[in-house]
Parts: sequence; structure tokens; C-alpha cells
Amino acid sequence: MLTFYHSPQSCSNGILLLLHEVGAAFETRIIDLRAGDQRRAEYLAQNTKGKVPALGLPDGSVLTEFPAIAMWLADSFPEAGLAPDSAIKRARISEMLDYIVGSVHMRGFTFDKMPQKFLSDPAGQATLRAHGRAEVARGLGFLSNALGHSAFLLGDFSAADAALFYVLDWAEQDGGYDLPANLERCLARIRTRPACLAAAPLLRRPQG
Ligand SMILES: N[C@@H](CCC(=O)N[C@@H](CS)C(=O)NCC(=O)O)C(=O)O
Repeated sequence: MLTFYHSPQSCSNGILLLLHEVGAAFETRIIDLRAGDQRRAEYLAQNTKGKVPALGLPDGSVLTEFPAIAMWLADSFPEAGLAPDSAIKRARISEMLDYIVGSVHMRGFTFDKMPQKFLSDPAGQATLRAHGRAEVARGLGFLSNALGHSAFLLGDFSAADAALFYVLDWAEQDGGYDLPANLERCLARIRTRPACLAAAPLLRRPQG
């Protein structure tokens, strides 16, 4: 049994999708980021980085970092058909995962959504937010070109689309970004996958 540390509406939404895609048996522990659960001793004892996603493995260790968890799930459940069967496909999936998480998320959305984490003065925050929004817009342009007329980023659905899913969902739900039409169609395609429908109850923060 796997233990999944998850905060609805965060980037761990992508790992939730993958857990359902591969049909893994897992239990979910909700880490409420707004309440600061990620900084509590109980969670830090599991993941000293104080972030989600994290995945408790059967051997008792905890795996962190979205790209690493995504590739581990694909490789550990090959029957799900998400495991790359060649070095180049594997490299292309890693390339997309690293770009989406490392650039679009960390250097784009993070600055747009949370400039106050980095700067206290309002003018500086506005500049940082504008920089973040420009990075996201650039990233969406790149991803739209990469997707082209394909159904998913690398043809068939892959681990990279789980990262695409959460950034597109942020762009549409929280960010007020204009999604290029092909990315919008891809997001709709992912949302209707059985795994995404199964994940739905834990994708959004409870209201109120
Ligand atoms: N590089 C990390 C990024 C994880 C990350 O930034 N998670 C955010 C949620 S989207 C988080 O846990 N933030 C809580 C905090 O920084 O206090 C990964 O790939 O998993």
C-alpha cells in the first residue's frame, strides 16, 4: 500500500491523476497547505522538504519531487502502459516533466500566485507577479507548439500529461490565462479520462 501526501488544487493533483491511471492501491493523507500542515512536525517527519506531493513507498521510505514520483509510478506499474519502452521516449517524458514543473510551475505560477513569499514590498510583488505571468504565458505557448495536433504531449497519454494537467487546470481555474485552443481541448480530454473522473473528489479544496 502506498501513502499519498496530497493537497487538493496543488501540483499533487497530477500525481493523484497518475495514481488512478496506474491503478495503484494507496491511501491519501491530506496536507492542508493553507493551514500550514506542511510545516508541522508530523509531516516534516515524513518529508523534511515540507512540500507535496510525496509518496510513502512499501519499504517505508518517502519519495518526493513530481518528476521522480511520476516516473516511478510509470515504471512500477508497467501494465498501465505509461512506462517508456525506449531511452528516447523516457528522455522526452523527463524533458517535459522537468520543463513543466521546473519552469512553468516553479518560475511562473509560483511568482504569479505567491510573490509575497519572496518580497514584502507591494511594488516588488507586482513586478514579480508580472514576471511570473509572462513566464507562464511563454510556457503555455511552448506547450501549445509541442502539442500541435496530437491528443497528448507525446502522442499517447504519458506521465508528462499529468504535469500538463495540473498547470492547465491552474491556468484555467485560478489564473485567468487564455489557453490556446489545442491546450484547452487537451485539458478537456484529460478531464474525461476515467482516472481523472475517479480523482475528481480530491482535486478541489473543500469550499468555505
Ligand atoms: N519541486 C517540487 C515542487 C513541489 C511544490 O512546490 N509543492 C507546493 C504545492 S504545488 C508546496 O508543497 N508548497 C508548500 C510550501 O512551499 O510551503 C516537486 O517537483 O514536487
